[in-house]
Amino acid sequence: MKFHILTIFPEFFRGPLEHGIVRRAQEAKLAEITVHDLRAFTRDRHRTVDDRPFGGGEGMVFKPEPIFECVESLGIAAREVRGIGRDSVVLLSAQGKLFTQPIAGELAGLERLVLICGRYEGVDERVSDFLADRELSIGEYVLSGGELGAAVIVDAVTRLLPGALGNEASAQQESFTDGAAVTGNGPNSTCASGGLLDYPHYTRPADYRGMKVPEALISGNHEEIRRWRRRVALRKTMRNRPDLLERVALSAEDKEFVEGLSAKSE
Ligand code: 9WO
Repeated sequence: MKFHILTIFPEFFRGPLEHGIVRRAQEAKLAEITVHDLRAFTRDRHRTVDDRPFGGGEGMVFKPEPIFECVESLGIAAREVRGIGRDSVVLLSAQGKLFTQPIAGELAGLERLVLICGRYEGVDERVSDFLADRELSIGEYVLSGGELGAAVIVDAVTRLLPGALGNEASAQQESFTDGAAVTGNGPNSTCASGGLLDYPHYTRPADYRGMKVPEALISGNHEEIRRWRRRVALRKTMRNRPDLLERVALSAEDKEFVEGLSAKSE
């Protein structure tokens, strides 16, 4: 899969994409990530990418020309012309639709993904109206530009590419993966998925300065381990993301446990 990132800060991506799974996916030729400097698509002496807003107001607006011309240089036409296919052009913005794990899965099926990073007070709306096919936000907060969002999307999508993870199963098991899409991953599975947050992990030493690893994990009793992981995943989900619980298929055992927790209102 090919990623194209459009930015006025190409150096920004030196760090985040050169480590771990994303780095290995590039080395294995599963992912090819190209960062494009939008200033290379200007023609004036000062390499201007911004201009004053029509209608007045504070700050500057990202000009449409460098962005359109950079996308066109990749052989990708405006939205109406290219239609819906194996390419997607995304504008990162705080006004976008929320980027979620199912969208990551959808994007992982593409041939090419173009990520446009805005700066200043915003990007000329014609980029969203005529060039991009979606506008995505990585969360409900304002950032100073789209770069962090683009890095987040590249990371989340890359790890879903077939072969990107050493252990193919682990992409499926973690939090937010749709339980229904995973075989044998109902509420009785050993992994804490199925729409719940992940269960906590421990490694040696079993006693670190008096902080002990839960007894159940040391027992060697697989049924006990499964039950413990399921319970703590349920408890953590209830405390931190009660909204997720409403979408999860709970077993009778789960319900009993959750009701017990609610009663204690922990
Ligand atoms: C500023 C602002 C202030 C009050 C109310 C709403 C507001 N929205 C913005 C805003 O979107 N500013 C942008 C910040 C201007 C262009 C650069 N910025 C930005 C944020 N680009 N991309 C993001 C972003 C945010 C969340 N997820 C992905 C990208």
